[in-house]
Amino acid sequence: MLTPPQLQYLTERFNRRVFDRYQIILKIFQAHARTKEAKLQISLAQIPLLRAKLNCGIEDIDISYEQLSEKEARIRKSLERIKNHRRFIKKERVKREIPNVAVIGYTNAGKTSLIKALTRNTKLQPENKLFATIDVTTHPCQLTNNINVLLTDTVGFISDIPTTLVEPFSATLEDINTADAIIHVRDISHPDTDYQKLNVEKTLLKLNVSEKVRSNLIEVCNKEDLLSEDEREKIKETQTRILTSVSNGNGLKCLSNVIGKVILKTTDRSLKRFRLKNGGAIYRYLSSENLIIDTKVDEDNCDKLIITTALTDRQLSMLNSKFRRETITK
Ligand SMILES: Nc1nc2c(ncn2[C@@H]2O[C@H](COP(=O)(O)OP(=O)(O)OP(=O)(O)O)[C@@H](O)[C@H]2O)c(=O)[nH]1
Ligand SMILES: [Mg+2]
Repeated sequence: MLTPPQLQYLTERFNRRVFDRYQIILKIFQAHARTKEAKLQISLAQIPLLRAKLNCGIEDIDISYEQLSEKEARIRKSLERIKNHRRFIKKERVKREIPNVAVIGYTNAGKTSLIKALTRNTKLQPENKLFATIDVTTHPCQLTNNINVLLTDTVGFISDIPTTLVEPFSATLEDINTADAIIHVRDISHPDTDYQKLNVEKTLLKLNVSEKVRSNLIEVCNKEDLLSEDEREKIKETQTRILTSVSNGNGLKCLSNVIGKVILKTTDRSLKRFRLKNGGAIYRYLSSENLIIDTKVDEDNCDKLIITTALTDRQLSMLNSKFRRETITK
């Protein structure tokens, strides 16, 4: 980040407009921002630049200290309102107990592409450019084990992200801290992939993401299609490190399974099987609440169904209190 006098000096020296890294990032953000929240966040991130100019006596801006402070207060207030709305929606979501998975990672790693592939949402637009995603969005997804989750697409990380830029975006990144699991998408073919991974981990610490959330992290080594045979063999897959390619679909099924397993663990859900009357009250209740993840006809009695559910303790006791226990045969 250059100081205003440094920028002024370089501009005169080169006879060209000069931008430092911070301004370049802001300019890209500005070009990609769509929602009101993203635009407000960018305006907030511009305040330190304007203040530095005022401090250095650079006279190419027509705003006073007081006006700048008023502007900052206004932006913060509007952002707070949006944040509260986001929290309200989140509360509703928690009430309905849909697990949330935050998809994070370096810019251009393939986060949006991965969400598009897992949700089959054709409206999502992955792009080959830095900071393609500026707005945090959430997308419903049914995993291979039929568990329903919400996948949250986040703003891409970059090395040495200035703190003044982290702060305006921290509200959107709050979603990470409340997530039931995190998917860290990496571009494994990138020459700096290890450095990028370290950076993402450092940023998670900077954002005060709790140890509990960080320990539920699934590492996705994406773009494996761009690796040579030798390079691919060197990458050790583990239960929480999966090699994928969104381009050719490799590893996606396995990833979906792993997400399902992590979610069962982190949300204290357990798989339970019931034998229920086809079309009966319990069956109707479970399907209307979207709680059934597998249905099979009972081979011994074709009036009955074998239902698999993934219920939290609360959902289970709710079910038991709603219906007489004896009607539910495990
Ligand atoms: N070869 C290859 N390209 C991929 C793969 N996955 C994504 N891409 C490409 O990588 C580029 C970036 O993808 P995005 O999904 O927009 O990346 P992102 O992580 O969402 O990036 P930001 O929104 O900027 O943070 C796009 O051109 C994708 O088509 C993959 O598995 N293999
Ligand atoms: Mg994206």
